[in-house]
Amino acid sequence: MADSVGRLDMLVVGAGFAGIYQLYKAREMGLSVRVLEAGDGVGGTWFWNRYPGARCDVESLDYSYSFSRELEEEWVWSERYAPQAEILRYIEHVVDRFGLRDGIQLNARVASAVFDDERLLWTVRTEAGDVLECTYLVMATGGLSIPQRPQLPGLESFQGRWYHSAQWPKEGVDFTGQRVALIGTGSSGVQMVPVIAEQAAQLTVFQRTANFSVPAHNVPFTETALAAAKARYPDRRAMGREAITGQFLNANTKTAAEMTEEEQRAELEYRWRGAGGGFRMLRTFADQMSNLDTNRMVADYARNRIRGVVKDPVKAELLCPKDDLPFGGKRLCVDSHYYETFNREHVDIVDAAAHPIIEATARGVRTDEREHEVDAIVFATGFDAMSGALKAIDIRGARGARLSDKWAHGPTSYLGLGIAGFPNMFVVAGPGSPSVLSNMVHSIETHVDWIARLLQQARAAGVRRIEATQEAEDGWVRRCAEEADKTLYPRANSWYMGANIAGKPRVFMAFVAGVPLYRRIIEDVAARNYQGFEMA
Ligand code: NA7
Repeated sequence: MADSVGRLDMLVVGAGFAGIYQLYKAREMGLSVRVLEAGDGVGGTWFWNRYPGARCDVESLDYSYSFSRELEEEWVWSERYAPQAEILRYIEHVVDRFGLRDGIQLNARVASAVFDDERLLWTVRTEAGDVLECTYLVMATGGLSIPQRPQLPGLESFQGRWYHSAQWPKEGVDFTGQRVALIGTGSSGVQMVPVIAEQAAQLTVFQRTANFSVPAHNVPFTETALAAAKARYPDRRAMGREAITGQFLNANTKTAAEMTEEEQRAELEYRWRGAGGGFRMLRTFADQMSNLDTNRMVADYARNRIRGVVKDPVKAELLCPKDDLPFGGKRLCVDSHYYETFNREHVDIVDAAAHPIIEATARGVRTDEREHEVDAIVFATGFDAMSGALKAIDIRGARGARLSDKWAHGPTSYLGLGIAGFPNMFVVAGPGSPSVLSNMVHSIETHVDWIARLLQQARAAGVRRIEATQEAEDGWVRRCAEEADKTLYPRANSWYMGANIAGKPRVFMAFVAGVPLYRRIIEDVAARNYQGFEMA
């Protein structure tokens, strides 16, 4: 394909859940469209994150497309939380079932996208040298697609093998008999620990910050259970749409103060036992993410649970998140036997805050205290989240303005969908929308459907240029910040805040006030003839 110049109505960057549904939708609208995907397969997050134990921590019945009733009916989820390989199979199935494969160009990492304001076209270049032009550019690049690894001096001299959770070898890794260092205890690390511990001769977990993790209570689906759940699917989806995170959640509508101590306790126990999935623990009380005392009650409960599982009191205290981290302030982890694993003789935890890792050596990793000899190092150190993938592409809008300059102080957008100065470009489930605080598949469908309606109406009206106004964007940025400030989220040094990347601006990047309110806002904007967008 190199050197070919093709002109299309729409180019979509990324073939994960978002890009695939965008392709389906654009074809339904009769647009000429192509998806450019960096990987050599489809699936996005589920293509790259193949680490041991990788699975979705939103229940699969919710974390799946809802646009096709037939698809919902025919796909058989094997477990409550599907493992990575199964989700990838599902995505592949969707691509084949809806005949989308010929619309996806693999091994096509987009290097730049430049808008020509005279011809009203985007010119998109891939790293391999392909050049394509399109009227509409849809960025479906994902919130967690630029892996981060600490710059560890000496890594090149390490005699063993090292891996990053999001760049896992396709053929897998056999840790049998090995001594393994695992760095990072976010969702990826927490999922990996029990699985690697099964194989490794010795597992040393380097923890810089203890985060909260709740038990997944994952179970295989029996045929009857799945059939019963599917019989109620329309209701489940409807409840998901009205739930703050866009998934069937069973949120408690009462604040802690509206309940007796006994009721509070019962609510906590009920949710911890797994009634309703991990994230329902985030909605034990209506004011849990805005009232510090309520949040502390949940945090204390979770800490006591950890102490109840981990037998060694020193390990247990280390694993208990500190009081300055609100429960859910960093993304909640959902685990299968994470804490129990630390009761195994060959699994240890190192306090990497007290004793930071300073270098890799030929034989392992060295903290400021001592050298740990290992055969393999696993980095579960996260991503340049939310804005990273967009900033990694040289995007230049009207008058040559660069997105990376515009976003130097943090990502800004109107509704998370459009960016002033970047006409005819749309972002799916990116910063400024509920995105990572929600069931991503639900938020993706909401965005893609909204963009489709906008384009249908614009095309019918002969509109050729759609751009968010600066005023509308400024208003939205203020609104997002105001909503975040009403909550406890900004108190945590989370990747939601950009705090995991040195030098990254500290801005709360998601719209925190929930999926139903967000949807009402964007539907209202549409009903007002796309107020805040300049259409010409
Ligand atoms: P996360 O959640 O960003 O976790 C990364 C972890 O790596 C976190 O515990 C970090 O500690 C730790 N980290 C990062 N750099 C270092 C260094 N230099 N030394 C020690 N520890 C370090 O990434 P995940 O991949 O687990 O999860 C990302 C999302 O994927 C997740 O939230 C779900 O949405 C799915 P820190 O907390 O910064 O002190």
